[in-house]
Amino acid sequence: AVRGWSDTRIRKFKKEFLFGVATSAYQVEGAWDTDGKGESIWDKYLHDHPELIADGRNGDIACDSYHQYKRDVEMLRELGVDHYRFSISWPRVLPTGLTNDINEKGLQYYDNLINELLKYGIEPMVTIYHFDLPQSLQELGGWASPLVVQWFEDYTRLLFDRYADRVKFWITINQPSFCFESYGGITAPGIKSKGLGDYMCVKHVLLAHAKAYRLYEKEYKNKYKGSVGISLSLNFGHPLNNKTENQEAAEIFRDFTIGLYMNPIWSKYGDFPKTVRNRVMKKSKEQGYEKSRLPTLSSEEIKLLKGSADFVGINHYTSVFVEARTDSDEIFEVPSLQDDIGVLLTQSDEWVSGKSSWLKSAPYGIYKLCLYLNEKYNYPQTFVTEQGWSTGTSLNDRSRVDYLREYLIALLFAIEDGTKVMGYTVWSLMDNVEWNAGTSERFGLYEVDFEAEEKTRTARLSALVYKRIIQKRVVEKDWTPDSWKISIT
Ligand code: PNW
Repeated sequence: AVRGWSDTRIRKFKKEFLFGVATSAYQVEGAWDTDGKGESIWDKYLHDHPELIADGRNGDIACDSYHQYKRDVEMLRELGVDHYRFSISWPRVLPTGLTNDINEKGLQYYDNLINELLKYGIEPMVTIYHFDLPQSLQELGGWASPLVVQWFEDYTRLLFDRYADRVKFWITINQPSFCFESYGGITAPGIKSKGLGDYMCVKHVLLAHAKAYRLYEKEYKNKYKGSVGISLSLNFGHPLNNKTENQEAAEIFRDFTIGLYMNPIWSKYGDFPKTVRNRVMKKSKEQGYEKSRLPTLSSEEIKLLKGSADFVGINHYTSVFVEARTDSDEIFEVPSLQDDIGVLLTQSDEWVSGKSSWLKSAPYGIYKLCLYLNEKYNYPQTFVTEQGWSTGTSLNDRSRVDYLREYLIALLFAIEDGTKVMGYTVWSLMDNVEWNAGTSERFGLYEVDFEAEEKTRTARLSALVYKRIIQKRVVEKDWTPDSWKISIT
């Protein structure tokens, strides 16, 4: 029998299970050039290309969290969350990207935020990098250059020295798969180098992560007892049907979108998956490259990476169906990740659609994903670091309530089947700048009035429902609040 709403056994999240919400620096802080902050690749990209932003709103002011962080913490108290995941803007603390110029005012901002959280018993979870590279480092090669590994380590050391006494949860990098958008020319820095620059970026992102992990392990862990992980964008690829070729296609898709990051860190032998290495090698040769477009990892690099995480941060939003194709080079750019994978992706018409075109609700995807990770990587420690739903502007966000409830139920099933999950994090605390989509797609439990000077935040229905889930540790199908007012309890 399929477990679902019809299965009426009550499942509970343990009291140690952490519930929280997430944001990222560029998306909420604003104050893009205040108090000595340097320019990031997203500042430059959206300043240079305002036409790319769906509604024209960039991150210059965003939610103004740089000035409104006390209100943000007040909202976290209203929700009753256990933790808050936010990111640090590299160019805010190091305007040149390097440690020659340390911006004390930038560091002070995060000190203030962390102290405000701790004052109310909210655990800070810090993402060290969430897409906003200092522009000055982009000009020296950015993530395509091997030098970035050292730059990142130096930046990370600064953060550990300053905050590790109070921050117990660290996420080195958010979604290494950003490389495929950044070097696919669709997000900052907007460089077109598909199937080449993107793979170089992935290698350096992974090495930067591993160096940061080893640094903490060696110099901070004994003293502070924190944990360091990495967040991966892990949507799930289901075979379109049970035809053998589609099952194989789904496996290849997962090797490229999950294994590419999981294997080097969590598999027994390390390195990129063999299927990925072979496929890119074969295609590269056919395309006239002497070597594979996928960089190799040396035996030292493999060793450095293996086991370099205390947990995997799962960012899971949606699912896709995977179908085998033999004519992929006629559909996709050559070379590219898509062509290397060589499969066709679709989504079901039956899945409810969010405001973002890619976002459809398929709750059993998180269940399937968890079981896949358990089987392939022997029950890794996980933390759901992002899950969320987009709507337009409205406080009555029923679709977000349905989405969150159904995914949380599916997660409870995964836990029952042995998945190790420390906590769950909703993306996002409040509406924010959704990259190229500007503020046209809203992910917030709180709605933000971007027209208002104070960027006024108002709780949506989903905020009240999430608060109730956190309090009760169960997901109630029919609960509705008596009033729509939220207050600190
Ligand atoms: C996340 N997908 O990225 C990012 O970490 C956030 O910064 C962002 O605001 C949030 O999702 C909402 O988009 C993803 O296509 C973007 O499946 C797209 C996908 C997954 C994650």
